Amino acid sequence: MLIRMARKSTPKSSEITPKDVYLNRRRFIAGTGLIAGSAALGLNSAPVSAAVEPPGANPALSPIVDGYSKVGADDPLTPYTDVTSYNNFYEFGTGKGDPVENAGPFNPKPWEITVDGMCANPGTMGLEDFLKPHDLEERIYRLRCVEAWSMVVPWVGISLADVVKRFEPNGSAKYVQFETIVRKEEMVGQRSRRILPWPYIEGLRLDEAMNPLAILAVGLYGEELPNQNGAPIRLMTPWKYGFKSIKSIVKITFTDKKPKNTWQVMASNEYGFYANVNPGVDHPRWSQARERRIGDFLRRETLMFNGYEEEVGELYAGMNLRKEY
Ligand SMILES: Nc1nc2c(c(=O)[nH]1)N[C@H]1C(S)=C(S)[C@@H](COP(=O)(O)O)O[C@H]1N2
Ligand SMILES: [Mo]
Repeated sequence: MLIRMARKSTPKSSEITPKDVYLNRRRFIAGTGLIAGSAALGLNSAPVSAAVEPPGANPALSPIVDGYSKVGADDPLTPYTDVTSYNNFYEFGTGKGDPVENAGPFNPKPWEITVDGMCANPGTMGLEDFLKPHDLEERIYRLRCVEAWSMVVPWVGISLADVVKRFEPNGSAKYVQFETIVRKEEMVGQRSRRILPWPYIEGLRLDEAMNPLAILAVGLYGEELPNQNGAPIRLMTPWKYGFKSIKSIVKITFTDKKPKNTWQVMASNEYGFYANVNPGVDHPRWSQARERRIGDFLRRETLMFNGYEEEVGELYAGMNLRKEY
């Protein structure tokens, strides 16, 4: 009886989100000639923080020039409402519903990003100038949280490799470090240092950052990123656990020192630097062999590198992935 009820209240996401309708919409936009580079981004829309806006309500991200989906037929899009109301963003609280509830007052406009460290072209610039040279692309990726739940999200973003090339890291740079904004007035979670040490920090090896799968996302479902999903710009590395995909980035630093990412600092026996999705290496407190796809009833097997082994496996050739987790 209870199981029947649970089934009823958790229908398959494919029944809720008509993926084809969404993709057809994108094709429709392509056909109308609205696809014209990334020029119009972020200039004409209010911040989106509500969980219930219908997909496609915001035209600001229409000019998508390219894009591809690295998901399978068994990966229907997670409904917009779930993507934007079931979140991890400890700056707004530790509950899954806290970000959507508390992120309303956060104002990501205007936004500045600083690029510094071991590179030829450091500087601080507004988000528009940061994005201007880059093409927006749509990327549909699986997102696998270290807590063993997952989603499928249609991101809009720019190639991180292109960003790295543009700022020209020098020969000594080995890593790129990312930092989230600190804004206690608007981010209630940051008023307590017992939640996490702020700012939230993440990092990638430079060759990981150069992998074509890595993007800086500025939107999802064809809209600007809602605050709770990391407005106005966040990392997305789909072969790694979700905590690597740092939100609301204000600083990008090229360095020769391996960044001390926040969750590694919090619990180094549980979270490492690489955080590659690996069903064969369990979290000390739970198995990583399976995951719950949001909207699904039954759990599914977790795939090595979250199913992106073909694209990223080479980056880790010869490494002991049990030790370098
Ligand atoms: N700054 C910051 N970035 C963050 C987090 C966070 O708490 N703070 N949570 C991470 C975790 S654990 C996950 S699973 C993803 C969740 O992204 P989503 O809420 O957009 O699905 O964001 C990641 N990025
Ligand atoms: Mo996560």
